[in-house]
Amino acid sequence: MRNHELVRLFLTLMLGLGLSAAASPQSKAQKPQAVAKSAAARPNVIFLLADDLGYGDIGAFGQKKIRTPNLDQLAKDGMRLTHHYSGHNVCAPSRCVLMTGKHPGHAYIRDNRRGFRQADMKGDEGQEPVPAGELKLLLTLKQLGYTNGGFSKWGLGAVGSTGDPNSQGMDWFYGYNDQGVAHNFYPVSLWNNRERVPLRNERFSARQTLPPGADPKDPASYAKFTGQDYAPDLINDAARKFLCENKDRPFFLYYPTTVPHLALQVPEDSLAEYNNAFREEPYTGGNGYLPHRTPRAAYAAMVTRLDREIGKLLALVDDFGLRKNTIVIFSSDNGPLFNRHGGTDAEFFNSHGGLRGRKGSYYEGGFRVPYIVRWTGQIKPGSTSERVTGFEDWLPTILELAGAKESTPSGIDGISFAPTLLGRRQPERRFLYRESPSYGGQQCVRVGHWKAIRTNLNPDPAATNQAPGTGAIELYDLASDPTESRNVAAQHPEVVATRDDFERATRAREAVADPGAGRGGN
Ligand SMILES: [Ca+2]
Repeated sequence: MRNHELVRLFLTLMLGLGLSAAASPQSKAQKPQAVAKSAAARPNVIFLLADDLGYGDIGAFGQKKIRTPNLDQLAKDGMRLTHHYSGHNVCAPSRCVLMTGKHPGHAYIRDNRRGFRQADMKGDEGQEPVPAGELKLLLTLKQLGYTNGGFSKWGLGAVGSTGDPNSQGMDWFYGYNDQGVAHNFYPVSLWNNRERVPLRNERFSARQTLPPGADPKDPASYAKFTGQDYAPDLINDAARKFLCENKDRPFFLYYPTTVPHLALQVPEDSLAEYNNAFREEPYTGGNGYLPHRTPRAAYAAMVTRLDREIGKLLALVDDFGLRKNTIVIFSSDNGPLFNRHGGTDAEFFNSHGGLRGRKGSYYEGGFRVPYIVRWTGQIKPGSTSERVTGFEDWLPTILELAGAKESTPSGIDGISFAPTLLGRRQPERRFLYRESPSYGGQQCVRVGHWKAIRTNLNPDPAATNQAPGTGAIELYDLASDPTESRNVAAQHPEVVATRDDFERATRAREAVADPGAGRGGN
């Protein structure tokens, strides 16, 4: 493809996609659902989804300071996808892409938004709910005879709303419904389906600073930021119970942990594993969330504890002899935090793996995420793929791996990469598209090794991580410039838009801008 043709494709995609409800090129006619009689033969699927974990945060993707032995072994036993993109650069819309197979220009949830109320909603939690029947990944698997379990963080609608997990195909959900509540790892309660389960924790805000006069070097100064019940431990217990109860029938175990999202909170036994491991400056809470005496050790310990909990789940798979009949997937919902927010230090850990951009950005570090898939006997151990893939692809991929390709819903954007996983050749995807109304408003598209991005479509003076830019198209060649350091748009004068292009761009900008949107803090 010649350069001017490529640029024209970028313009067409960026101005025309996601801004209408037009069917995607991958749309296909709805086919009858597969009959459930073959359900017993279908593989189990365990989907492990970390929260704000960067491309470089685990050993299998280059991490040197944080120990992740179980995930590293998972990579040795399966395939790493090194050009895999989360659904979005913040939490809720990323999960919506995963669950619907639609890219962020088509998916229902476009941003992290709270304050929604519907008549039957329980409690005071109110993230924007998806409409009834929206989460086709869960609903289709259920039709195919799967038992679905979700353990940890939902974020797609409160209990009693249309986005209630039990109304969207989840047979058992245990954990946080609302992302805002999930900022505290010692909450006063969790949800067990539609019932609140009280925990042995005192209520306290996950956003406070060390009180005046408190000694930042004294562990006692931080004692009030803990409790008795550490939510991730209870959630792992529930997930393992689910696995035990469903070992004899096909299950989908969705494990969207809140780790290592802020606040920095981790039990002492895990913190002790990183005692004196790093040079530390106490974090007193001035840059958001909760203080911590040893913030670097806390972050590392949270990730290592997650790795340990994943190890427990995978050990159960082996104990039950299910390894060959269980597909295990690991990834993250968006990139690592910026500006040492909440005491994190992405630069110290190289959490971004050297990529430009952090959470909230569509430069690579904001949404290119680690990806591992293990299916023993089917996927070549220790293999790697550079195929461009994204969260929207998982719905058709899982269905194809489950032998139910004909059940793939119509109107999705995802492209199955089951052939790639199984060692077969498949054509390169035409493009991968993302957009977001927050962090200044952004669009990007990847076509082969080319990446085009526009930032500052909806400037927000209050945003803390707004990418610089004028709304003009920047162009990067990821093959020669993986850190997006050389904008080569100027070398391609075709990018200079005609008057018509400007007018169309203005409409695109209005469509991307969304005055009701938050700034994506979850
Ligand atoms: Ca996240």
